[in-house]
Amino acid sequence: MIDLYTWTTPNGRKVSILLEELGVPYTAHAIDIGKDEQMTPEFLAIGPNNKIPAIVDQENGLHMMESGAIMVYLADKYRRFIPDDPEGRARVLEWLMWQMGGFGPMAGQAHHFLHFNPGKAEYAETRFRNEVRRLYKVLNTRLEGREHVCDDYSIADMAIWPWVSRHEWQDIDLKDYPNVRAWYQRLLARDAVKRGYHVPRAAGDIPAG
Ligand SMILES: N[C@@H](CCC(=O)N[C@@H](CS)C(=O)NCC(=O)O)C(=O)O
Repeated sequence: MIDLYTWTTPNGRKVSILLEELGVPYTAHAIDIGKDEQMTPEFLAIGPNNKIPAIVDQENGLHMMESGAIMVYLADKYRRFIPDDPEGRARVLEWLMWQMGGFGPMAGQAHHFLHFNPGKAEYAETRFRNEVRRLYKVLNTRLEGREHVCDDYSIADMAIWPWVSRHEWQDIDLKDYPNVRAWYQRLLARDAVKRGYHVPRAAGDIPAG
């Protein structure tokens, strides 16, 4: 049994989507970051960086922060959504790192400056709008002629998708990135993705893309 400490945000949804895809038993615990619940000593004991998501694996007592590390752990544990062969595995990790190191952080900054605080910092708006557009272009190129980011559906897709689901906050029209749009909608058609989106609570309509 996995305990997942999470909120309705892209980084949280990466893990809830994976758990739904794995079909393993888990309990979701809501950590409302709008109420600073990630700052409590109880949460800190599990997630020492004050950020969701975090997990506890009740089978072995392991607790872990950082969505990318959690995804690799769960994929390895259940031997799904990450290839066994070194080349395939490295390729999935490459795109997972692309999300962790670039796409997620840049999109997150775009949310701050373009969605929550427009008109406050022209330089930041231009910087993050351009960087996010560049990253969508990279993803669009990668998805040319491909159904998934890597050869098979993997944790790389599940890590990137929740950030694309917030494209409106990033001033992105998916029609400008047709391969990304088609991929986004393919994943949206999956029941596990829809269920994972609404963890730890129902969060309104999922953008159709
Ligand atoms: N690198 C971390 C980032 C986690 C993160 O930024 N979580 C956000 C929600 S998406 C959070 O907990 N924010 C609360 C805060 O910044 O105080 C991961 O991928 O797990």
